[in-house]
Amino acid sequence: MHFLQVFNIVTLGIVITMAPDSGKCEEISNTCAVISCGTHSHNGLPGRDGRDGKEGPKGEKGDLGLQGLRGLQGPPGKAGPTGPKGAKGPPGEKGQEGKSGLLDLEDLKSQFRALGGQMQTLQDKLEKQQKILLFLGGKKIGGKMFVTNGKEENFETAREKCAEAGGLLAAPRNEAENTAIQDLLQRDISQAFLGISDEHVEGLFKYVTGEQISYSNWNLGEPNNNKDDEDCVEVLNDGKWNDIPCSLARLVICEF
Ligand code: FUC
Ligand code: CA
Repeated sequence: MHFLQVFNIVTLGIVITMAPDSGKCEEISNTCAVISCGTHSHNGLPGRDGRDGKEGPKGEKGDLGLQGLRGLQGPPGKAGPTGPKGAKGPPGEKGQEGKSGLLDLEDLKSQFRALGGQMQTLQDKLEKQQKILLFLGGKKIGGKMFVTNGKEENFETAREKCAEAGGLLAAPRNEAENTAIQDLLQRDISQAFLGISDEHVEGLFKYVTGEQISYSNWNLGEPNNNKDDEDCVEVLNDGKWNDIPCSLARLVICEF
């Protein structure tokens, strides 16, 4: 027996032992590339390549891929909080030489003198105007000046005339003022309106400025609201007061 024959027999024994079913030669053809099945003992030609096996099981999950491309730029974000305060800047250049404190004081004194002069001028002019008013018949009492335009008007028109001139219809707050008004009455016009009425609440006399009267000098039996039509007040040439209809014409006396 040749050595090659012995090798083939040994090899065939190993293959038959390892094969699950030695009767099915096709199933072991992949393993037995140089052995042909059958009972022949001669060496055959090498067999054809076997068919592809079945698809294997799914492989394991691959490694993490490479990083993707950078995305497009997003919209601008919200403004951030205020930053910390910057460092103190360098000192500025030296300023011009200042004036001495003494010179400033002299300046102020000079300006005060100028203002004082202007105030004196205004005072002189005011006194001159007051002298003119007194010359024209005005009466000065306390801080008030009573003046008449010499005309007779109804209550509403009289009030308007005084307001237009920057004053009020005369309304005495005490006896001295009442006397000053009384002095403005004339021989031919001996009754004047006062800036007092009860046109809003009957019997409640108020100044045209809205306050309730604090002084009065009613004639005996007045105010009587005669014929239920007397809401305004006249002052007579003896200084006494009487309530009369507001529609009557009386001398206009204003206070400034
Ligand atoms: C008195 C006055 C009236 C009016 C009349 C003629 O009755 O009270 O206001 O003057 O006289
Ligand atoms: Ca009356």
